[in-house]
Amino acid sequence: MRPLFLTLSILSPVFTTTASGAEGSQKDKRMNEHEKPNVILIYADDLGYGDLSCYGAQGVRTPNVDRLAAKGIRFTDMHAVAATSTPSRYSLLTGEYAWRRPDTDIANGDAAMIIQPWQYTLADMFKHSGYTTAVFGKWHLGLGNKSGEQDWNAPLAATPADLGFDHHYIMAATADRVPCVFIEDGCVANYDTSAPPIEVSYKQNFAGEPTGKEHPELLYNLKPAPKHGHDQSIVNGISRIGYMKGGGDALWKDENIADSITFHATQFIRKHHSKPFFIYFATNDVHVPRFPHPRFRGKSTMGLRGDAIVQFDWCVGQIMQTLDELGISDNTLIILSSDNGPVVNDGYQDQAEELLGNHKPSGPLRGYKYSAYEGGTRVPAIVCWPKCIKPQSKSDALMSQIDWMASLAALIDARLPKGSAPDSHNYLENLLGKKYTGRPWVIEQAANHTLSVRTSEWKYIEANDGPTMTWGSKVETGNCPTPQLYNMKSDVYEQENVAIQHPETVFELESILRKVRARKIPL
Ligand code: NG6
Ligand code: CA
Repeated sequence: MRPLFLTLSILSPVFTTTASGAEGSQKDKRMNEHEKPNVILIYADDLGYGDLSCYGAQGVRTPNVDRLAAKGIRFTDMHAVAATSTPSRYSLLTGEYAWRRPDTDIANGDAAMIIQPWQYTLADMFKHSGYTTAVFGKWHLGLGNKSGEQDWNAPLAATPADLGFDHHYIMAATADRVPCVFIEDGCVANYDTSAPPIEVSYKQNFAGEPTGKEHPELLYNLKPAPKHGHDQSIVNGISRIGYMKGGGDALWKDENIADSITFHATQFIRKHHSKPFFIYFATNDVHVPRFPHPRFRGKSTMGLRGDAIVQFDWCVGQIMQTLDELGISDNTLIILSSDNGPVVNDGYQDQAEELLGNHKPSGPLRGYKYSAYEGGTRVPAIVCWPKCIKPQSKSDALMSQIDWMASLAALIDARLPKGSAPDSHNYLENLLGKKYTGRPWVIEQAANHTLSVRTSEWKYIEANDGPTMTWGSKVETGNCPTPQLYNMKSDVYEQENVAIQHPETVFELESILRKVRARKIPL
C-alpha cells in the first residue's frame, strides 16, 4: 500500500497541523531538512521476548535498553515477519512478505544478493528523502550476483550500495557461516595482501584446510554441539558452517565483532550528524557462536548467551551516548527489535541450556526461533523519539515489522514508487504511541513456511505435516497435521487447541490467509 501523506497532527506538540488539513496546507507544513529526525534501527539477532530486563528478564540486566524504553514506548505484541533471520530482514527492507518470494530462507555466506537492485528498499526511501544511509553488522541477504561464484578478493558485483545504502560495514551472513570477514563498501575490509586469497565453498573443503570435525583439538574458543553441524572450517578457534581459506588479518575475531560494528556506527554518526541520517544497526548478538568480549564475561548469570545480551546492551548504550554527546538525541528516532525469537541451544557447546536457570528467553510465550508458536516471531520492540513520544509508554497493540517501511515513509513524508512495499501499511501513529488499536491481523512465518494468523483475540496455525521438534535445537515447531486455534486472551501459552469448538473462527482466519496469499485483501 502506498503510504498516506503524513498526518502531521500526530507529531504534536512539535507539529501543529490539524488532521483535517487539506493536502495543500499539509505541504506547507511538511518537515524541512532540519526537522527530519535521524532514524536508527537497532536489530538484534535471536533476542527473545523475555531477554531484556524491561520485558522481565531474570538472568541478565539491560540498563541501556531499559533507559531507551523509559524514554519512549515499549510494545508487547510486535512481530517479526518470520521466525528466522533472512526472511525477516528481507521483509523489513522491502515491505514485502518473504514467503511471496523463492530463495528468501536462511542464506549461506555465498548466496547471491537476494533483494534485487531494482527493488525499492527502506534505504532507497531514506536516501531519496535526503538522508545519508548506512548498514552495520549482520547482513544475511546475500552479496554478489551469482551464488557460490563471488570473488572475495575483488569488489563485489552486488552489495547494499545497490539497495540505497551509502555506506556498509557488514558480515555477509551470520557469524556461524563463512566467510568470516567484514565487507566494507563492496570489498573485504582490512584485506590482507600478504595472506592467501580468500576462497569460499559450501560444497567442499579446500585441500589441506582443517575442519572442526576432523580437528576438534584446534577448537580453542568454542566447540560445536554434537550432531549439530557447525563443524566445518575453523576461524578463531571456532568451527563454522561452510568452508573457507585465506583471509589472514582480515578474518574477524568473534570477541571483537560488537566493538567493531559499534565503532563504525558511532563514527558514522559523528561524521554525518549535521544532516539527517538513517542507520540499520544489525547486531551479531545474540546469535551463535556466542563469544562476547572478555570484559562482558560473567556479567550475567547465564554464561555466554547472557553475556552476549549484556554486550548487546552495551552497544545500545554507546549509540545513545554518542547521540547525547552530539546533542541530537531528542530528534533521533530509535527503533530496537529482533529478527526472530530466541533459541537456547543453536549448535555450540556454550552452556546456554545448563546455565539458563529461571530465565525464560520467550517470556510467557510458547516456542522459540523457528516456531509457529508465538515465541518464534513475537519480539521485544521499543521506539524512542523524545521530541514526539511520551516517555514510559507501553502499547499492547498487535503490530508487525512488515509495516515499518510504510510507517517510516509517512514519518519522513516519502512517496514510495508504485508496486513497492506491497505488504506494508502505515501504522506510524501506533509506533509513536498516538494510537493503540493495532493491526486487525498479523501473518507469522515459521521456519518451514507454515503461516499463522494472529488477531488480538485468536491465533490460527495452518495445518502442516512437519516434525513437532526441530532437529538439534530442541525447539517445538508448532507443526500439527490439523489446523490449530488458540484463544490468546485466555491461553497466551497456546496450550489448548480449540479449533474444533470454533469452526467459524478457523474459517474466518483461514479466509484472511487465503486472501492475503492471493493479494486480495484491503486493510
Ligand atoms: C541454522 C543453524 C543455526 C543458525 C540458523 C540461522 C545448524 C544446525 N543450525 O541452520 O545455528 O545459524 O541456521 O539463524 O546449522 S538465523 O537467525 O540467522 O536465521
Ligand atoms: Ca536470527
